[in-house]
Amino acid sequence: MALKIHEKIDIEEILRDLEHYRPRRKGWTWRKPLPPGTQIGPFQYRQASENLKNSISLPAAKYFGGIDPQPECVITTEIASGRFEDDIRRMRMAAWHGADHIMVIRTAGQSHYDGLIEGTPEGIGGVPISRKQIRATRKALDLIEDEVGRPINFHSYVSGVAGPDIAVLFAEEGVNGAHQDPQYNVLYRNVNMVRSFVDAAEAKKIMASVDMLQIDGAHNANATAREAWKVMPELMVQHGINCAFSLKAGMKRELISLSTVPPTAAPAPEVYIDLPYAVALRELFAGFRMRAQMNTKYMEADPREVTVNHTMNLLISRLTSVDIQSTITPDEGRNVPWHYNNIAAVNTAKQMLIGLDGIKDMVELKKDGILREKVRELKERAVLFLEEIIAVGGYFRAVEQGFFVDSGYYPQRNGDGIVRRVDGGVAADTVVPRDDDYLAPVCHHYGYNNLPPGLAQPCALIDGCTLCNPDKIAYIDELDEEDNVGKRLEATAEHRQKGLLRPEVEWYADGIVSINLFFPADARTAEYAALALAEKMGIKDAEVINRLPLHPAEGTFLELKGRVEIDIDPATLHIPEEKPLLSEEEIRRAVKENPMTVVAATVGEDEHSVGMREIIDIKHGGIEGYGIKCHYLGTSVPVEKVVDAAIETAADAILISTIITHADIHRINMRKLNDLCVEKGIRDKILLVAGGTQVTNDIAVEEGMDAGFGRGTKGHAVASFLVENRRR
Ligand code: Z98
Repeated sequence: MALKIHEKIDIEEILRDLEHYRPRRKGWTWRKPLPPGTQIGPFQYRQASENLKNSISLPAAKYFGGIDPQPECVITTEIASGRFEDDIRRMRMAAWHGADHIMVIRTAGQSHYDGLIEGTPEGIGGVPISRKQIRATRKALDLIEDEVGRPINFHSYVSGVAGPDIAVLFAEEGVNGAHQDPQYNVLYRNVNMVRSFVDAAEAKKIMASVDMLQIDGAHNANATAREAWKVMPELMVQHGINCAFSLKAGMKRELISLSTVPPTAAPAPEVYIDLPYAVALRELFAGFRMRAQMNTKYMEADPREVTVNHTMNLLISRLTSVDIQSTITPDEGRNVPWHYNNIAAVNTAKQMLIGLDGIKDMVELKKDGILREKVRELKERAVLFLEEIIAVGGYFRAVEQGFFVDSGYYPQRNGDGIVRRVDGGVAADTVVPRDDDYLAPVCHHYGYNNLPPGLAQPCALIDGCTLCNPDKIAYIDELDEEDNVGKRLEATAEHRQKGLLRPEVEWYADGIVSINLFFPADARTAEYAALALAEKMGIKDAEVINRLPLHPAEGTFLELKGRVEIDIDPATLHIPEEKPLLSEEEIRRAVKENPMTVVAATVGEDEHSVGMREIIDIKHGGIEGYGIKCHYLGTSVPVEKVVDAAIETAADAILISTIITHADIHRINMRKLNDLCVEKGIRDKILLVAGGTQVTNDIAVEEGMDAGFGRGTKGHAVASFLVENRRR
């Protein structure tokens, strides 16, 4: 089974025979860097990795031969729709734009399940991680990576009271990376601390056995603390605890990734605070990997603001270093997980990372002064924090005393830290010492195991464990007869078969649209006006998701989200044929080899010059720019004068424009131009082109022109037509 570029991914096909699907690879994959100085299109790159086989490049790439250089670091996208079958489509789009790390958020509350979930139930804010869902996703990603020509890392979370079970599941199913940090469970999921650390040892050992990459959870302190920039020393301590613990559990240093996050956002003096922090981290944790998470703490509803903040974060990534660059949708702050915004965030990362290619060859961080002082100060605060933990009797005691997520800038404490008790929390008292004769006949098990001597491997006792012999995995298809992918696909089957189109943001044909609005009113009035407008437009479930006052009285910009129940049948659409254009290079070459002259004018009694000037002027991408010699005769020019000028200059083409038209004057002018050229015996030697707001190609051809160009035409299209048709 292979994907076809012009066909949608077939979810039913992905689900077929899933029981027997096996991951074709396990473990994490880094991008393959290209040697510094590698030429891609017209440029040399210093921090690029191998190109993709199929991709969509940044919009400006069209000026550079369509290149799509890929930065050397992995780019993440986080997907959280709650339906894996819709996530898969978004993953394919993200991969085409340059994401090779697909992170799937888990459904709310899964961390409190003490075992695995099965089947394909719908999730809230993420997918219930089950064997079927991740197997189907991995299978789809295997196809997607073939399509784009680069391995894709699949990632989710090993947390909660079923952490080790999830780790085994991930190891079995070829999940390539996971968040794992026992401190996350303790602080944010109130899982008992003893249980959480014991589970983490087991989970980490299993993750290590298949070379999964691990991301820690320190960044959550930044996202949670009231004054997030003050927890920088604590973040380092959290990184330190998880890194040390992970090494002890058998993980390789190069697969342990710190979840770093620039802690502030403008209007804070962002770089002044975030840069020393980034430098200190990279120095303290040399040899570990850096996953640069974008700041999510200060995300509000405005995608522009979030994108600029992300851009600032990316500058820090490039000035320091980054192995994995995270991206979150720029509308996460308002909980609208738009397909488009995942892609927008991936493109922001790609654009910045490639745009800043090689910056450190030119710009150096200072080796003295305030940067160094701040770096040293941060490290000192972190070391003192760690020493105090030891002084009070260790990590568990420190958590009991509320050391973590306190909004004081250590050694200051504000007394608002998270307090957990060593004998409290979910699954307290569930850890028991192993007996002397404890025996678990499974591979990659942490700690004491009373295995008989001389075994080739622990699971030899049971003819192989599921990690060694995947045929032993018990595959459960579905448990819930109603809440499953089959039912969901059934509900949309007819719609899909008929090929009907309904707008969507995350789920197939969910009907969600967003509208940008400006009302000349204060924010509150504008909001209610927007809701009233939505009602009149027939938009259901309307909600204002972004409100930006531009002035207290003059007006407010709003984004409104709502739902429509309108289907468009593509079979009923009249889609005019699209003529492919010659490339700009081809046109330039052709004109250079064989010079071209045109005569141009606004004809009749029309004083509008702007349309024609847009087509001619080099400044606006007009045909002059391709080397075409243009004699512009001005406005209100009689057709006779245009033809005479064409004869005088031996022009290859005449371009006439009519903007204002009444009584079909545009048609009359075209016909007249054609007739006059016939009369003067030049019609078969000259191309006649008409343009204007009322002109279409069909109308122009009907009136004897060779082509007509309407509203929105660019010089490129006209130049392409002229060169191609002169050739013909
Ligand atoms: C991120 N956007 O980091 P539940 N373990 C760790 C975590 O950081 C997280 C989870 C588990 C962020 C997402 N992180 C926030 C160390 C979450 C999630 O139990 O499914 O909530 O675990 O990519």
